[in-house]
Amino acid sequence: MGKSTLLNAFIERKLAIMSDKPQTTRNRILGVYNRDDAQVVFLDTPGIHKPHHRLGEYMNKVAVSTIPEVDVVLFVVDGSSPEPGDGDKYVAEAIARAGQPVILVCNKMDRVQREDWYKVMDNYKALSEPSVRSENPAPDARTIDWLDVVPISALANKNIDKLLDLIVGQMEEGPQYYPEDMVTDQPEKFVIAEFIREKILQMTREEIPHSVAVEVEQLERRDSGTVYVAAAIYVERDSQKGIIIGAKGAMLKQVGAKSRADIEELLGSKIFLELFVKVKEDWRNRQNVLRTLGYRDE
Ligand SMILES: Nc1nc2c(ncn2[C@@H]2O[C@H](COP(=O)(O)OP(=O)(O)OP(=O)(O)O)[C@@H](O)[C@H]2O)c(=O)[nH]1
Ligand SMILES: [Mg+2]
Repeated sequence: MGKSTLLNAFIERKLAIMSDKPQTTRNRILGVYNRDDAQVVFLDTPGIHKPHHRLGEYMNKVAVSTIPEVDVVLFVVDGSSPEPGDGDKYVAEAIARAGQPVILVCNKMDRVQREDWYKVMDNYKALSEPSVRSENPAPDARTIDWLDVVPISALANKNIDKLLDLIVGQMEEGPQYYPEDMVTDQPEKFVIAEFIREKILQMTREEIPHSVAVEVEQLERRDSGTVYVAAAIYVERDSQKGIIIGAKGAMLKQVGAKSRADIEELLGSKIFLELFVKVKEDWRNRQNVLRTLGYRDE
């Protein structure tokens, strides 16, 4: 859908990782945007989906519990699919239930011909109606009253300013929550682990992207100015370990090389990166492991 791509477009830097694999984002990612007249705190969440593991249940919980906490919900849909799917219906229902103000954001419009824009937007706008979301709507199901419907391209940075203006226009006067130089509340170690996980997601297929977790075990500034980073890549099976390492370590080396640029930009220094691959069987179903990897219920 492009939620994380949109967060990064708003705050004009890379914070949330992005990939074409579903369920890329696993935590709530907070990003702060500042301008002269406003500070906006954006919360990117996992996509709501049908869970197959405890990790998936945790991710859904994170997403659903975030809805009532915000002033405005941005419902990001993929305009390059002309019709809403079952997933969109399900999410729209969750949003309707929360009763929050909602802006419908039709993303990926760079992939849609101009003359089809209104049609696509109308198709998604129809999700406001309980009867469109479900064949048997609950008697108390609510209609969504869209604050606005905005076509954008998060990837091509199109119409992001207009969306920002709309959001700022919705906000009430209030205290500034974060200092101006603070971009996120995520620890550096978490962001670095995510950058590494992103490269693995982009380079692997099938069940591997979902079976991987990354934990930064050491982050040490050395006198030379270099930062030493040691990270563990967890997989669920020995066979997956082999794939991540690759022939003569080639895959792991590439993961490191590709992660380096993002990490160096984040830290503003050169890094020395060491990656280790470890097997933790069935970790996505193990509550204690999930907790140590940062997938914990607050
Ligand atoms: N063409 C096009 N692709 C986009 C756009 N925005 C995002 N994408 C692509 O869509 C894919 C998913 O983007 P993400 O930002 O990771 O999506 P997400 O909603 O955060 O996904 P999850 O975290 O898995 O729920 C990536 O391959 C992006 O490059 C867009 O405006 N246009
Ligand atoms: Mg995401």
